[in-house]
Amino acid sequence: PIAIRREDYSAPAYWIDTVELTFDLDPAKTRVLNRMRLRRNPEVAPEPLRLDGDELNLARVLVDGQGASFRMEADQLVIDNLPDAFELEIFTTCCPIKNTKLMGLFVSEDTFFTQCEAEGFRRITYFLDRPDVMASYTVTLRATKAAYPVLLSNGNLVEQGDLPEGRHFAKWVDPFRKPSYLFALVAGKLVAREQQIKARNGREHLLQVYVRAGDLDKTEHAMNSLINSVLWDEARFGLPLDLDRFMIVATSDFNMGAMENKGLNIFNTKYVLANQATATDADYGNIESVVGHEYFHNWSGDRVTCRDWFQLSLKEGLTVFRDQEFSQDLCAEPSARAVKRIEDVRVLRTAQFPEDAGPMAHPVRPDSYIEISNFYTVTIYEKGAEVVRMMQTLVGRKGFERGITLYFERHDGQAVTCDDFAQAIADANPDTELARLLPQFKRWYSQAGTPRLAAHGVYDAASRSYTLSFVQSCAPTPGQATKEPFVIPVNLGLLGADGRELPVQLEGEAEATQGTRTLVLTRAGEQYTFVGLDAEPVPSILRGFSAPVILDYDYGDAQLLTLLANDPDPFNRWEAGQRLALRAALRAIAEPGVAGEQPLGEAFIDAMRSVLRHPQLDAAFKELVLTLPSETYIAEQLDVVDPQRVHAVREAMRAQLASALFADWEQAYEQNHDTGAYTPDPVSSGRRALAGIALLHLCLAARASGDVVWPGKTLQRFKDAGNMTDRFNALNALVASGHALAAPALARFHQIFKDEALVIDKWFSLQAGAPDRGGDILPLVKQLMKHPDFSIKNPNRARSVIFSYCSGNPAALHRPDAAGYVFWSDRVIELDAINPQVAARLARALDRWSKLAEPYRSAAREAIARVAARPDLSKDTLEVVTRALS
Ligand code: B3K
Ligand code: ZN
Repeated sequence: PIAIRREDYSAPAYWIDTVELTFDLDPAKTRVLNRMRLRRNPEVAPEPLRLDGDELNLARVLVDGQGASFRMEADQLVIDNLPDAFELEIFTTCCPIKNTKLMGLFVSEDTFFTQCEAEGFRRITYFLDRPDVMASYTVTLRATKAAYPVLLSNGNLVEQGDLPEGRHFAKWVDPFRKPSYLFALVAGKLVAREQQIKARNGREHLLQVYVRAGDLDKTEHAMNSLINSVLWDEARFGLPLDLDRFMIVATSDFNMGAMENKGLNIFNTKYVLANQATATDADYGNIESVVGHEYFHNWSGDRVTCRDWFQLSLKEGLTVFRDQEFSQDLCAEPSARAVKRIEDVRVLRTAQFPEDAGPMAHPVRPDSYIEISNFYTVTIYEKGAEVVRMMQTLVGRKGFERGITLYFERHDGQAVTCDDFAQAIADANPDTELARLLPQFKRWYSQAGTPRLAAHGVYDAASRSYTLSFVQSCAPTPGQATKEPFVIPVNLGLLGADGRELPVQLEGEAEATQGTRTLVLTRAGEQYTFVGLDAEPVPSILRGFSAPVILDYDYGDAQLLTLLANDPDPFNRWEAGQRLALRAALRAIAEPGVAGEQPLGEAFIDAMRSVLRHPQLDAAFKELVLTLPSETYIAEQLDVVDPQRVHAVREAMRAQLASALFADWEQAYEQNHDTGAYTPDPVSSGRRALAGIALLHLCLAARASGDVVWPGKTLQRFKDAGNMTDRFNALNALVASGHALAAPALARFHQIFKDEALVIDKWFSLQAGAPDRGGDILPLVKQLMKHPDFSIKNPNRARSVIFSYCSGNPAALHRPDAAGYVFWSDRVIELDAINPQVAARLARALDRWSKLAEPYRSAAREAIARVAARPDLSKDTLEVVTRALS
């Protein structure tokens, strides 16, 4: 397979102005008539027309109504000697029922769906399947009325009616030009929750959430999230809904979370369906963000789209930033905003930082790819969002909103680049650091890898000054041996030893300021001297995680305890606790023996007790502080990783917290377990989270002490719970503590929810992700794959078992006997034949193999090589394993 390179971009030789599609929908043989108006792009030297296709049966090609001569070159249909403007008619058929890749047109539970991003439209018809070709679409759907009563496509329904032989049709016109990846159709037996809304500007819209008949009672939250999204985008950025009708449709067979097709978003059921009996608080939160995310794409993605797929973060990084801001703005209390920020950073650091340090590392704007589907990554999405967030930090919230306004004014209806975006934000804010430093700032788009920022502080009593020096560096990544310095905005505050925030005054400044300052680092090394300080301050650096970097600062334990107890910045307050826990974990990993069994010191435990008992801190924040850094995050800090050792130490830390804080956990549970009538708001969900982690630790303590009271109470809670969050937390406490009551609880859980696919996914996932005790998880996973409810073809189900084990349970996967790796390679190979996108995701579970200690390292490499050696591997999987081995 050949690599596509960003620098090879050239404009298309033809434009497509209009597309008229007529579908005769049939699961085994769908007929697609495609009539297009094309014209030569006068700015490009004449070339034959090359249309992309994939797994299509071609029946007819007409140019201006006449049979035309054409040839096939690999998957492309090539036509020479075309006039400057012409009508092209292409008639093809395809087989949706056999489409297990879930790209293009496919069938799920007797309903037709499409997925076209990035390159799925070519599986529906021959086309210039690239995002810079934007056309006006008219779509006619025809199908048997009884089997497919609902016929949907993008835009407005302009006509519908009956046809002979029990068939009917619907005709849709999309008023906006769009690239092919935003095309969608849905046909099947569906019902909709509907809501008529009036936007702030007075325009009326019909909002619809389509699901299967039994699921209507689980659509209220998605609808509310959609209404909030419409109102928020208009209020915060002045971006109104531009359609009369906006539809969301849910399917249980979907490769990813959801898709922003113009006016017809298609969603994984996981991000639509929720009621209190079946969905957890986390599910409610995810639905809100994903509904928001897809809706916000209506502007950042659909109205202004990407010129080519290298610009993917133009829409994804920006839209993740927008959905993060949306979820934060919906929080009434500032502390809930901070909780959301901490959760987002946790994702970035546990998933994106390892990606940036591994074989798949790539810039936010990549330079080349073999399969674009492999580049829907945490780097494009989450790091891309951090880059946008840094722009907002540099120009301020209002300045950023001005920048967004200019971006959409300038580029509405166009397919543009990341440079265009950054330029618009800078141009709207000419007197800012961003405008001044723009070329250097854009290194965040071109250079891969996570920068390290080493900070060092020296206090000088004689001059009452404190000098902070910073040195930034960035390790090589594939294809980038050396890096230039980044622009790093560092939000900073200074605390006294007593924990009070100190005024900040830089040398040469006339007066001090109160609170957080933003330092903008631009050079490999630089220094800042703060004056007017009576004693050595405790620096609070990188508040709110103002840049996606690794901060190395040689804090003393006492300083971290001061920050943990006092920092007015909640992010750094949490971070101080994480640093202390990480420090203890790394020490215990390095020094096995007695110290390794009791990794936590008295001072840390006391600090955790103070947090747990703190009268003012809110429950959600407490839960975050009391959650230890994950095994993956701990492993990232090591040069050589023994996953068993990491697991043992983290489990020892949990056991220690469990017994040392037993009475405090009891109190936390008693004070927080009753949250009254269920609502998924931040305050009550925070209390449920704290009660949940308390219950877990009470069961872990019982494991050590032999206590039967708390496991018994936990089982009772599991049975009586009035909502899925409490029920699942109780079940998790029994499973994670390895208690004998876990088995009957799991059986009961399955019995209650056997008809709820999303809950059964949780049931599988909890077991496959449970703490490994003596190698018991792999045999269990193999057994789960034989369960009648298991199906590898359904991506959610495959993820719930195979990914929960391979990607979510390191100590169970990395076995000394290498059986976990053999299982992984078997599943990658099995999935690759069914669904390459899902297989290639799974293939990434061993990305970090080269960091492993022996015997894991050699065995993991061998397993990857085994996959790579398979003939007929998809280019998706081949790209991932080839990079892993290089
Ligand atoms: N844009 C889609 C992702 C498409 C993935 C294609 N492999 C969902 C989203 O980011 O909103
Ligand atoms: Zn997106």
